[in-house]
Amino acid sequence: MLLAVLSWLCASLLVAVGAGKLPEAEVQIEVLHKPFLCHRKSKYGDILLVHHDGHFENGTVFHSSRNEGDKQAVWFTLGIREAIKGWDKGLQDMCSGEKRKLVVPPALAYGKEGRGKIPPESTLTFFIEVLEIRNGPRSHESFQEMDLNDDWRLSKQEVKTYLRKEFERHGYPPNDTLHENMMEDIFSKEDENKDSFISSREFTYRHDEL
Ligand SMILES: [Ca+2]
Ligand SMILES: [Ca+2]
Repeated sequence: MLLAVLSWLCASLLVAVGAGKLPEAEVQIEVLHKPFLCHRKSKYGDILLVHHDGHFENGTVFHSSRNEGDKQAVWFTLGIREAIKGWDKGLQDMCSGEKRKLVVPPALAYGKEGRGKIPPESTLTFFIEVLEIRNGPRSHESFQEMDLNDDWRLSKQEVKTYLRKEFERHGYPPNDTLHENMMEDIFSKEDENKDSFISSREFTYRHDEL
């Protein structure tokens, strides 16, 4: 669904550019490989193990996890601005084993300032392979921490409060709109019986172990 929306956005973006209007910043997503079997798809709050190559518009590589440093894939948490905004937007609904090409405009990357090797106003292209997707912290302890009134189920308000706390813990300013969206995303995927609560069973049940 999201992919459909994104590709629709990309199409309308081209139209907007053609018509000379200034388009909203969007990530251009191209799926290069999609595995035949996909038990779960990435969502906000998941931890993803990724290999990534970053290129400038002229094709020069500015980073490659396969060739630099310890050459290990890296873990990153989706949806909390741990990397650039373009990654949070462009790596949703991915399967483990999937490869994508993302073209990220400066507004969703390092902006007007640039950073380190990245000059100001750079459009960046990433080739990203997701090797593994894990749930974010799903321990009994974290459920109890989230369940503020101890009724063994999480209300929407409890989940939002938790997201706010997690943002603060990672040094990000609270963002009510984003928390609302993340909460809705979480409930749409986790609240299986649609009673507007996430039960302890729904919480601890790992969808990727089906
Ligand atoms: Ca509760
Ligand atoms: Ca439920």
